[in-house]
Amino acid sequence: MARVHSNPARVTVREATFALLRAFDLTTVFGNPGSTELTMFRDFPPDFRYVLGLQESIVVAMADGFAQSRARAALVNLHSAIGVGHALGSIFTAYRNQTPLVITAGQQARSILPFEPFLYSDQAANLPKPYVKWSCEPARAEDVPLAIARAYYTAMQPPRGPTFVSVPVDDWDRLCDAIEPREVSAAVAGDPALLARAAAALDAARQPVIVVGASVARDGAWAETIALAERHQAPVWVSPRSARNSFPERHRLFAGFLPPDRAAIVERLQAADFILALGAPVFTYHVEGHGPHIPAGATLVQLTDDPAAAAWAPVGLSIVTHVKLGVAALLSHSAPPRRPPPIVPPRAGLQRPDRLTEAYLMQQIAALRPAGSIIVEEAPSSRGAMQDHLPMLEPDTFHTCASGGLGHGLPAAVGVALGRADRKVIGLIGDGSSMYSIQALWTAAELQLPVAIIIVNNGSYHALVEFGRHFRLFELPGTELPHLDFCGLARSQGVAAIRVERCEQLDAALASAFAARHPMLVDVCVAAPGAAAAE
Ligand SMILES: Cc1ncc(C[n+]2csc(CCOP(=O)(O)OP(=O)(O)O)c2C)c(N)n1
Repeated sequence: MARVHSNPARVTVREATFALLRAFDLTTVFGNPGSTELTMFRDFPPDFRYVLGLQESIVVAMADGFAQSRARAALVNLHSAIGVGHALGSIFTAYRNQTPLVITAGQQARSILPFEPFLYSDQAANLPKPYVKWSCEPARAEDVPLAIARAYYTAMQPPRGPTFVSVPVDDWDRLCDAIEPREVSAAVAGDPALLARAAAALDAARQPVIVVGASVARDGAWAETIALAERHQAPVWVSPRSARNSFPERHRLFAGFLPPDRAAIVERLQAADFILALGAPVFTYHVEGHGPHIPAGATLVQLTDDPAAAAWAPVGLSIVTHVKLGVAALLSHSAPPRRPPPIVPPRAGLQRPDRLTEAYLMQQIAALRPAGSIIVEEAPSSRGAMQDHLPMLEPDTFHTCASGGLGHGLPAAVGVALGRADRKVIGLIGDGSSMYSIQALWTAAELQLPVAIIIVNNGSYHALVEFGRHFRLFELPGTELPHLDFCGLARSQGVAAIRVERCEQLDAALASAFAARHPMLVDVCVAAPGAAAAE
């Protein structure tokens, strides 16, 4: 005889889902709405807030900055197929940033899906793949809350990243059982025997060096990394294209930034017989290279939260571990012989140049920025000037995108400002980069976020001009950006703006942007690198 289940359908899918979201601290919804999502927002609870972005790539990048700034997941709601399509570039960046995002998207009503209705998504769960860790369109409306719970737990497991749930528009009013939130442990401690072996090898090294990557910051291993470097007198390099700051950049052991070029990395690390890569891939390359990945005779140990990065590393011993736990294990095991401190060359300040340069701009930002302020950077050809003249000295004060895809920085700065009301957030954005997502200024204005956006305006896609030289290209079409009025673009969206054309104007403009309690854009016209020297 068939058993009869009594199935108490006590709540709507919407009620069950919002109760879970509340438990997960996902009460800020970053979105851009459409007809297939509207029913999600019936009786929108007063303890939730909706942050509107004016295009879906901006929505996801704002959520990315918000999530990173709080070291927690963020919630995104996108319009069915088209909204997800617009968002894909930012989803790719969130995936590379290892940012935990729970992304929901609308879908047409289940009963009309066979008839290819307007705005439906044919293969909704496949659309954002492979740049989500897990995706699903639940088989039944009742399964939506469970899917969202799984999406959250999966997003938070290392390496963190975006997950995706497609929800048909008629699901939200259906009845289901309430779901209890659970605790799901995510941090993985590395193999103790391998960590002890790594510590012994570190002790035995003649000249160890440390290479730090973004997971040092993501896993909160700042203090442990400094302690380990100091104990071993080990120079510390930043891994190529690292998206976070992981070591004080004026510490006596700070060695600099590794370039994304194989031979150049080997040259920088030449003196080392032992390389410890912490929370970093081995290595991120941007140009083709051949030959060894590390200097001859050196050995390498990698501590990483990312099993994939451990699998593709071409050399060395890789230990998958939460980075803070891994470095703490190295500290508890290692007792090196006394080593002489490395010699650090002195740094000279810049005199005020005749023409405004990016280097001078960076130096003045460093001088005037409020203590604890957070830099969000997307100004590709100015990265070197920033690294030379605008050092990050405190933990969690620098973000850039790990993917290399433009359009992230400006909305990410807005998201960080929303997440860190206690800090000044400074977006350093190239003129070209800003135009991929300039509407993010509107959200900053509507929310009156005190973010300072500095446009590093060199009138071109200068990084491509520089990169062209690598391929022996000296004439490039499509790299000039004349006639853009950034102050006009800002003011039209409600953001105060000021243009700076000469060195004498710079300090006052920066000071007012840094002091403002509302968003402010400073359009700084800089000479393209090399131009000042050439004149
Ligand atoms: C989405 C996307 N499109 C195109 C590129 C190629 N690209 C790399 S750097 C760059 C120029 C960026 O210009 P700008 O922000 O003004 O900075 P600059 O290069 O002048 O420092 C471009 C177009 C990219 N990385 N991402």
